[in-house]
Amino acid sequence: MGTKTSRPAALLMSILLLVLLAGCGKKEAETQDGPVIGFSQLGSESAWRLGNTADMERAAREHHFTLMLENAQQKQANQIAAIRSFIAYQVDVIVFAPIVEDGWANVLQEARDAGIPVIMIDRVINVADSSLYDAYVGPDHYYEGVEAANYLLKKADEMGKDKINVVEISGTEGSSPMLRRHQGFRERLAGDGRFTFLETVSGDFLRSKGRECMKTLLSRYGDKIDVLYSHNDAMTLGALEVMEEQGYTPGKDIVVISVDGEQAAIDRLKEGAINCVVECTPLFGDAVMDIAGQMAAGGEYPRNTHIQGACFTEYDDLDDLPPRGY
Ligand code: GZL
Repeated sequence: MGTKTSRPAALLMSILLLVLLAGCGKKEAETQDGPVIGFSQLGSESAWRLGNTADMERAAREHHFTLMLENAQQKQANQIAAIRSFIAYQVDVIVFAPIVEDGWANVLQEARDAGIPVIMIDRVINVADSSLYDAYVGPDHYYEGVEAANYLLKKADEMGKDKINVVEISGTEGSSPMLRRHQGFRERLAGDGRFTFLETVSGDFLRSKGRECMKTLLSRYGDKIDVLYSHNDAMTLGALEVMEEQGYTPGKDIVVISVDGEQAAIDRLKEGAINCVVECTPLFGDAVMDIAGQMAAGGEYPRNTHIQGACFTEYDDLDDLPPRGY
């Protein structure tokens, strides 16, 4: 029988082995698959988010990049820790989708001190020094709010009412889509005396909270509600469930305006349960990986890449709309 290794020695050997493997991983990754991309994804809260993650993984594979994906489960602290681990690992490029606008300056300064370029995707941040990130790829959330309002202005003319009560279910507090979809919507409707904004409640982009919010709004305002503006399809789908449970016909008793364009919402739009879906596609992985490849190779790349979406409404013929992919 071989000699037994003492416990401390075995522990030391396993730690050494782990360090060696980790080192090889990085070298191996560089030789095998081009640049190593550290990606901090904010969570898995909606079909939009799952679609975005899947598309980023697809694009990294097709670019032969190594993608280190960290899912923050909706916690900014987890995103900051993930970015610090990417710095320690010395990835070639850091990509992050910031859950909220504030609180990023310190960790982005650490990335800059480490000489690692940063691509911000999907949402934006509030920093005094915008050079703390090197490129942005994502939608224009303010414009999505304006598009939602443009639809409502057209619908209001058809409704022929001089008083239209609006309720709003908003996304994650302090996130750029929540702030800017609200702002764009309100500013576009400002000055039009027909609209009364009864209440805005936060649904955190979650279907379950969309249900809770709609229950609260119906208990407070009941059939006084003419219009629901919801910041994403997940919350809208939850709200529709509650409307139908309480005997309302969504799309008729209550005009429903949503944002994202996930398949389930487009299906309900075709049925007439939703009146307008402002598209915000999550499928921009190729644009991100093209920029990451340029960064790793020391090439040129655009600082801002805005992904433009469509606006699907009850007035459109959607029979030929291809599958949404999220
Ligand atoms: C929008 C994105 C939002 C989606 C939601 O760019 O940040 O987060 O609208 C998702 O579905 O949760």
